[in-house]
Amino acid sequence: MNDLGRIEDLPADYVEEMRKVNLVPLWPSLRGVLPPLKPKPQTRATMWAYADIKPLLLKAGELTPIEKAERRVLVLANPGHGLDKMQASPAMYLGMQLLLPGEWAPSHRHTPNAVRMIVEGEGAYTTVDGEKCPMSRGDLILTPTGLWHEHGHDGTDAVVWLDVLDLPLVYYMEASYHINGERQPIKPDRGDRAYAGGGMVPTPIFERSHKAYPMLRYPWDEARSALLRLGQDRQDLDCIQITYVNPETGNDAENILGFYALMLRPGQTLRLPARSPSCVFHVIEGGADVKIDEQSFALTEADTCCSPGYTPVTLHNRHADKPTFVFMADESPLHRKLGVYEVRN
Ligand code: GTQ
Repeated sequence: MNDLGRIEDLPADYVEEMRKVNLVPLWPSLRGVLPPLKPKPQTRATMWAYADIKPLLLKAGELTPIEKAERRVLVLANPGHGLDKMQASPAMYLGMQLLLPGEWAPSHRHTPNAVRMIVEGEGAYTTVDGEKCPMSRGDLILTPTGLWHEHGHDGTDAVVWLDVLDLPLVYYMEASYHINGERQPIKPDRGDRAYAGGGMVPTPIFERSHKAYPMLRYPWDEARSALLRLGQDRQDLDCIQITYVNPETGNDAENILGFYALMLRPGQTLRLPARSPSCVFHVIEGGADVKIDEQSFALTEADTCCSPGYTPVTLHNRHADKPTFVFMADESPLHRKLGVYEVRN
């Protein structure tokens, strides 16, 4: 590979003359924007331990009333991007949100897509587009782009969930904004009930549902038993994983990020090939050692980590006597739409 000319090789007054009219030469930056053979990610393999997050989040509950926060969230920021960028990866934002009994996080809607993975506590709910979605550990609740959503809490314990948004991408696109709204009346017609059975959808009277997002809540009970059944049926299968999809179309549940649940058999080691998208791993039940390139993280329940793209990941179930369940989020739908999705073995 030949060395290209540097900016210092050019006469300073020539560079200045160009800059005055908003021009810059490409060649000093060409290898930076098109590095050889694979990208140079800013995203760093990073782990966030729930044991670190929880006390700081509960402290936020004491320090900042919900009215002063709207969303009481500690952001899981990737140091590779700089903490102030509030991003876990190029397209993923992660936040741990706390709602205390009786609190209400008011209705709004925004352009970024979000999901919530419930970490602990009972009695809270999110109302999405008028649909009340109860929150229980392991449930996945979608709040897709443009839909009104608000969080309420009728229970007695602190409730914590993990927010995953495509905010960094939508913000980079200069397309991020929100609108505040009124408390939503609750409507009947719950997607999590209508679509509760896999392979079964409500019979349309004239035509199939035209709702862009017919299912907004994916109960953990259903996902967990689907994984157990799949593992039982397919003893030959290494990667026991389900994808959260739109039950009417079979497409990814949201447009930009992909969401999955994975089961590691007792003692299992699972090698995932290097793929172009970044990926987030969050332990719902059990514990896993996650090896990302040369780094290893020991994840126990409610811990979260992320891997940069183009990096192989190995997951190992730390329990020899029980399965481990992992929630995953990645940028695959985006990469596929952009035509840049790659798997490298
Ligand atoms: O709960 O609506 O973590 O709007 C960031 C932005 C959560 C939410 C976040 C949000 C929300």
